[in-house]
Parts: sequence; C-alpha cells; structure tokens
Amino acid sequence: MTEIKRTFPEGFLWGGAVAANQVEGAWNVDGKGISTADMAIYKRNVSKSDYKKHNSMTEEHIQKAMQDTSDHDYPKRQGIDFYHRYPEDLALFGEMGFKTLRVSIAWTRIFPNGDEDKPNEAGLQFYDRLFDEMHKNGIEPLVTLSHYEMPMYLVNHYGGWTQRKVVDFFIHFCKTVFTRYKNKVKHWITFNEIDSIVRHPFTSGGIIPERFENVEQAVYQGLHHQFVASALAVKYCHEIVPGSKIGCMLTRLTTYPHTCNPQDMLAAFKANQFNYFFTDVQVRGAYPHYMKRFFHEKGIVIEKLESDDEILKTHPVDFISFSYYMSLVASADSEGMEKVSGNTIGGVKNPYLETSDWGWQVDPVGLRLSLNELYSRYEVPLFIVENGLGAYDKVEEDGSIQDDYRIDYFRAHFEQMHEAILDGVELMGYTSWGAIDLVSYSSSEMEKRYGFIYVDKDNDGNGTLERKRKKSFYWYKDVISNNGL
Ligand code: BGP
Repeated sequence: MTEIKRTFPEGFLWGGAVAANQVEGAWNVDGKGISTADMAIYKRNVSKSDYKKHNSMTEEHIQKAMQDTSDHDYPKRQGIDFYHRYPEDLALFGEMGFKTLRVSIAWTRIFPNGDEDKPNEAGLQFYDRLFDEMHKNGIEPLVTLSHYEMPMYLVNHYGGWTQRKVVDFFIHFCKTVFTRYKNKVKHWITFNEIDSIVRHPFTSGGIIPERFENVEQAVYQGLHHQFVASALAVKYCHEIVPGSKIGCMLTRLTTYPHTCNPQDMLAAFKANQFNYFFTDVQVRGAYPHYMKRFFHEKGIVIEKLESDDEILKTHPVDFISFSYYMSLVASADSEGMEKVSGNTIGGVKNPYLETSDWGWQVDPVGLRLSLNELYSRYEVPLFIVENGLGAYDKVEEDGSIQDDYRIDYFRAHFEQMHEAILDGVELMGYTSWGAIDLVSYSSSEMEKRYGFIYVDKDNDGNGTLERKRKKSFYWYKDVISNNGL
C-alpha cells in the first residue's frame, strides 16, 4: 500500500507555544508587579501532603514567598530569560519556519497591582519589541490574555477572581493591550485552560483555598467572573482590533469508559460532559442544563449581575483552542484498580496506552476523537495550542540531542490530526507546547523538557542558558516546509 501524503490545508498555522510566566523571568524589572506565578516554588520544597490537601499553594507558602525577594527557589521568577533573549529565540523559531507563536502577556508588566488606571509604559514597550521582532521573523503572534498568573495585589485585596471588581480590572487590561497592539496582533485567546480553576484554584484563579469557608463556592464564583470577562474580552477585541479572531481555551480531556458496563459508560459520559461545560458557556453562550443539578447538589449558588446572561449570549468566541496531552479512563467503581496521574488529573490506567516519563497517557487517536467531538458539537474552527511530550533529554558528548522519542510522538499526533482534517474538521493550526525548553507548570522544574530547542539550565538554576537545536528541531522544520508529513 502506498503511504498517504499528509498535506495540511493552505495557510495552516504551524508553530509553537510558551507562556510569559514560564519563560520570561525578569520577574521584578522595568516596573513589573508581583504575580501569582512568582509565588511558585519547586514542588519538592512543599510537603506533598500540604500540596495535596489544598491542591494548591498554601497560605504559609505564599506568605513566605511574598517576603522572599530572591529568585533562588522560584524557577518561574527566572524562567529561561526570554525577556532578554527573545531575539535569539525568535530567530530560531523563524529558522524552523514558524507561522505563529503563542505567547502570553504578563498582566503585572502592564498593571503591576492590577487596579491602576495608567499602564506601565516599560511593560507595554517590551511587548511592542517582542511583537515587532516576531513579525521580522515572519511569525504571527497568537496572544493569551491570561495564562496562569494575575497580580498578587488582587489576590490579597480582592480574593482573586472571586470579586466582581476584578472583571473590570481585567477588562481595563484587555482594552489597553487591544488598543496598543491592534495593528500587530490579530489572534487572541482569553483564558488559558479556563477549566483549570477547578483543579488548581490559586494558579488559575488567584484563590487561596484557606481563605474561604466554602472553597467550591469561591471557585465557581471566580469561574463565573472569568466567563463574563472572557465574553467582554471578545466584545472589545472585535470592537478595537480590526480583523481579529479571539478564542477560548480548554484542557481537552477525552475520557473512555473502562468497560461497556452502562455504569462505566455513564461515568465517562459525565466526565466528558463536565469537560464540555466550559466550552458550552463560551461557544453556546449560556450555562448548560446539566450544571443546574451539579450546582444544586453541591449547594453552590452563583451570584450574577442582571446583564451577565446577555453578555455571555451576545459574545461567543470565534474559535475553540485547546491543549491535548492525554486521554483518561473512567470507571464507576475504581477501587483496587491501577491509577494514573498527570498533573492534578487522574483516572484508571488504560492498558492499551504507553505513558510518558511523567505518567501521562500518550494517545494520538484520542486527539482525532477530540477534534471530531469538539467540531461535531460546536462547528466552529478549532486550534490545537498545546500538545507535546515532556521528557528527560540527554546532551551527547558531541553536543547533539537525539530526541527520536519526541519525533515519534509528534509524527503519531500529526497523522491523527490529518485524519481529523480528512474527517471534515476545520483546524486553524497547531502550536506545540514548550517549543523551547521552559519551566514546567506542574513541577516548576526544568528537567521536564518539551522543546525543539534545548536550554542549558538545570532544576537548581545552574547552566549557561545556551540554546541548542535538538534533532526534532530539524524534523519539525521539514514538516513545516512541506506543510505536512
Ligand atoms: C498546561 C499549561 C501549560 C503547560 C502544560 C504542560 O496545563 O497550560 O502552562 O505547562 O500544561 O504542563 P507541565 O508543565 O506541568 O508539564
């Protein structure tokens, strides 16, 4: 049988993704304020039971971190020094032929506390330089407005996203950056993995669990505010940025039933339905029926302003972007079964799948399923904005990095992506996560590497920060230049 030539649609946006808090470093320069991400210490410095109990940073860690002005134990304060080294990094992305690069704007560079009227000009100038340099390298920016950080000032004075006023502050930030960059940035994303506030309230919502009597109530109230803020961001993006497209962003978690037992089927159905809750609101423009029962059973009452339903309804997103790393398995009765864990996401082990070094179940076919399911449900364009393999890389004696495992991972996912396109799915593009090695979100460590470009830095912050092309760099370059495999 002859092999299929997997050519992607013309104009397909190949590229990579990073987030400000995981690459920039320079956490306290040029007027930047302190953000939630600046509190993140190595997980190994936090007692596991503490972390598990709250599924978040604790009050004690945060108090300590607030007083500590060093960057020693806080890898996200250092990042990979992208703040200063971006010209070199963008040149490397340009060399690979990137059509787009997903970055985020750190809120605290623009509004150090979050509640100011006037923006910090030095922060705005940094992103001016960054976007100009991208264009110089033929790269279109894809910009996330909120990627796992917010000003600590808002956490301490407004309870993170739990207070309504934060919507106004965020929208002021959005309008400021839309106005400033309207000629430089056409593709925007509102909240990174908006569903993640449920799993990690501090990182995603600036909610310190110990400060709330009813944490779930606080989380869903915070989420509601993010939904409204997201819809308003869509409104102002359309008004301010001519020809713009703005999307939401979801952690796509395809869940399979463990067996064909209807009870397992129901468990998987519920898990998938819950995952769709977030896109249902942002694409269909209303809270779905099934959440009524969920809120009722949990005793959660969302406080809404009268105008909120109308705002959600009138400003749905233009496209759905999502991260895809793994699939999950649900069982109605999982006692005694082998489990997997990835981040704060778990489930029963799938015997048909291999796992990454970090226990994430690798499932390319699940990506095809996800694309088909999302497209069938909403029929709006899709954009894969995170996918990739976190692995230990080794620098050989000759300085090369032979990451064939990463190439295999991408090839398998690209094949399934192409199948989905043949199935009729409208896919705008693909940005691999951590196109250059960066600080891991979940462990705050460097050794979980995703990049096509190696960064010489270890978990303790030692290293020259030199950038090196891995074998996958040349492979991806080839994929892009052929617009496919
Ligand atoms: C997503 C986040 C990213 C990123 C990625 C990989 O949830 O949006 O910020 O880090 O996961 O996760 P990790 O860094 O934990 O391997």
